Amino acid sequence: MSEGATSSASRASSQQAAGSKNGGASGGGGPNPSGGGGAMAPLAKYKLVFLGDQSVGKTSIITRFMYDNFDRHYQATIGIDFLSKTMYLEDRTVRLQLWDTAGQERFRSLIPSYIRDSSVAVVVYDVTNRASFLNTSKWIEDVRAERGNDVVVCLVGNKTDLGNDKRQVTTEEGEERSVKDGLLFMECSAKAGYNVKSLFRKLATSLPGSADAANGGGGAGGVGGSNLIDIKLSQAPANLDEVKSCGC
Ligand SMILES: Nc1nc2c(ncn2[C@@H]2O[C@H](COP(=O)(O)OP(=O)(O)OP(=O)(O)O)[C@@H](O)[C@H]2O)c(=O)[nH]1
Ligand SMILES: [Mg+2]
Repeated sequence: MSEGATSSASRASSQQAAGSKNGGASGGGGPNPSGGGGAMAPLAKYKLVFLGDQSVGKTSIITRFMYDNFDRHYQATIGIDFLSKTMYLEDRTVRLQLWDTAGQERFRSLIPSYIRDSSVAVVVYDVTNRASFLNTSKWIEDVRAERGNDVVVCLVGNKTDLGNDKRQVTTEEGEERSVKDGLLFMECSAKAGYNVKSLFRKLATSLPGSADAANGGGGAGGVGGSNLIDIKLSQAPANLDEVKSCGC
């Protein structure tokens, strides 16, 4: 049994990325590294767009997932960043195309076209910033306006490491909101590495075409259907508290 465990990443400027946009999930060329006598399997590509107010931690979550590191110095995203990661799963290979949008208001007009092309929208707020939680309504409205219900939306409360005294949004509020609006939900900390892998595992199992999605695990309609996805990343979670705190 393969525990497909490698990943690769690339980064492009927003301009390069904009030039390479195409549909939400699509087949593409690429060898299947899990063997099988050299058979070529189509490489399913999925676009995930990260949305949310300025400084909630979108880039940090992606950086933790891609490179397993964290930068405490804030560098605002300018426009849109594009990163991609190939994940070799139990039974298939998927390429995740991650669109990291800027939370600053001045870039707002760029975002709808990226939402339109995505099969997953990850709406992030900062659990220590109530306004960022309230503003998720606005981001979710934008997603619904572009994609209706044909999209998986995941609400993510970041910065749990800052502790309960700094918290302005309880876990229950996040959960209630997600149940009411039919969203996936996860709290995480990009800084501590808490629940970041679990978040991407949850997203992967909700992708159109995965068994969980076909069984109603995600918001977007299933395309095709396949066996259960089991993601195991190669990078060791150095000194992270991922294991003790997995919420999924
Ligand atoms: N304590 C703590 N700080 C975090 C966490 N995630 C991000 N930060 C910090 O919050 C600040 C903003 O993080 P970014 O990832 O740049 O936020 P962003 O949402 O990408 O911001 P924009 O690109 O402006 O939209 C940085 O100083 C990060 O170091 C976290 O989980 N815990
Ligand atoms: Mg950013």
